[in-house]
Amino acid sequence: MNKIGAALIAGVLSIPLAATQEAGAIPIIDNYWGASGWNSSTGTVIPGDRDVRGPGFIYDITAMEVAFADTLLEVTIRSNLFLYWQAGLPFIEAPGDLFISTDGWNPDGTAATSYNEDYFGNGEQWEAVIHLSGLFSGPSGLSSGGAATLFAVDDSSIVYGGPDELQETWYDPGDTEISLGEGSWTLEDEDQNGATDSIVITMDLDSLDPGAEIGLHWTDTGANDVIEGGVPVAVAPVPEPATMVLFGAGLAGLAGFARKKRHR
Ligand SMILES: [Ca+2]
Ligand SMILES: [Ca+2]
Ligand SMILES: [Ca+2]
Ligand SMILES: [Ca+2]
Repeated sequence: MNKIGAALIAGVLSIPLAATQEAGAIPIIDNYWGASGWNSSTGTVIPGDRDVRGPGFIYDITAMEVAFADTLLEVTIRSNLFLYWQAGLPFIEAPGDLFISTDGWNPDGTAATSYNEDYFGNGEQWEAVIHLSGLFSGPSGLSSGGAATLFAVDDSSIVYGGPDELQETWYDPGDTEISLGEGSWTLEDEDQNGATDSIVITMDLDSLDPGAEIGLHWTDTGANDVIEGGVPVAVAPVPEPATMVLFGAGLAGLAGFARKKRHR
């Protein structure tokens, strides 16, 4: 088999794997733990000792995928929580809101210690939040999608949760805070195996005028698992190797076509 044939077959074989991630999306793998509590006698946080607090088969977040089309942000968050929540079990914590830092992501600590002393009082400050509507309607009124609204963060509207309420979980804008943008959320079966596995949140960040990098923070309303990370803003999608091979084959085909035409 020649090199191009082998490359084409390799490209075709890689398509099923690539199809589970949006083209041009940047993955953030969940290696964030955060603090596990507060030591009131010393006034310091107690370092986290694990990723997930509640049942991992429900609450574990594995990753986030972040894609930009110009200023339009699309965030996909991967967790079985969405499957259990959609099933309407009353004791399941609801999905929280998506906090955004417009000046990058600077958590307390390092990846080597899983940022295990980070909490709301240190690390990144979240300048904006995407509030998801309809997530607290309860087992009788569950839906698989709804409206999302962008707000500038007023610290007094943040609702905290998890151990000693150390993490930003969701945002309660009340009736007076002004929307900076309207978007949407949907529950999805991104792996197409018949079960909900993700939430997809879209929002135009045009009004935020973010810098070169944005930071993201998400958890459920009980902060059973928290994911944080940073991504460069509106990077041009990098063509995948399979796309490059197909593109190259297309060019070769065009060249052949042009030659034939000329000689006719
Ligand atoms: Ca996790
Ligand atoms: Ca910030
Ligand atoms: Ca923090
Ligand atoms: Ca985590």
